[in-house]
Amino acid sequence: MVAITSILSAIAVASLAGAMPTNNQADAKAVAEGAFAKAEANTEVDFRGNFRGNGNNNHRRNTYKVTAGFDGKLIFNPERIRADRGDIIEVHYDPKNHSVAQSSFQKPCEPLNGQGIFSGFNFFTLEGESDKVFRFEVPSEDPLWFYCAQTAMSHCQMGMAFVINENARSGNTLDRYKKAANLTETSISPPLEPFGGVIVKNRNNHY
Ligand SMILES: *[C@@H]1O[C@H](CO)[C@@H](O)[C@H](O)[C@H]1NC(C)=O
Ligand SMILES: *[C@@H]1O[C@H](CO)[C@@H](O)[C@H](O)[C@H]1NC(C)=O
Ligand SMILES: [Cu+2]
Repeated sequence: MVAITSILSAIAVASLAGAMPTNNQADAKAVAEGAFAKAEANTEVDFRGNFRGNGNNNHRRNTYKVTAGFDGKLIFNPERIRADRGDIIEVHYDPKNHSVAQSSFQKPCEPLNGQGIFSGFNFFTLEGESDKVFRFEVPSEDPLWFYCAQTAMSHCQMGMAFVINENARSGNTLDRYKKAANLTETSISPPLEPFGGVIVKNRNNHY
């Protein structure tokens, strides 16, 4: 909407100045097109589940795989990831019924207020990896905290959590997050629809 508005106003400026030499009109059009291209480059996810420009084009995007329920345990693996803004996290699901939700450090096992990511419970499997994965883009290089919102068997309270870009010097460590999680009564799940990422077919790629 912003992009369209700026195109329209650039065109309006160009046509109001009726006496404007043609090359200035061309400039105005180029500016308008530039605005559009920029707006498009900021799009994070398209409908095929591909991630696009985030304004950080200086490095090749990496994809990091995290497994939920690895080896039949109530854990994510790995539990600590170092990632740049714009990198992709791909969550693979082992048995049985896990999810990934984002929380703050201060409030483990409960969702960020309408923000962050949630995969939903769409990956139930009794054996082997789910045929679907959840992909999301790392939005910043601040520490980001995640938990499994499954209340049956208290997954979060049992330590099913992981962190992206833990800053141990700040004192906000995964160990402290897990201790605080263990003291919560139960987990809060976002409404069951996923957000903040996309569910795509599990291609079982190696990264
Ligand atoms: C998985 O867990 C969620 C949340 O507890 C629940 O709503 C859903 O029915 C479960 N799915 C299956 C297949 O058991
Ligand atoms: C806290 O963790 C211990 C295992 O370390 C577990 O036995 C206990 O049930 C956990 N508390 C809750 C509320 O799940
Ligand atoms: Cu779980």
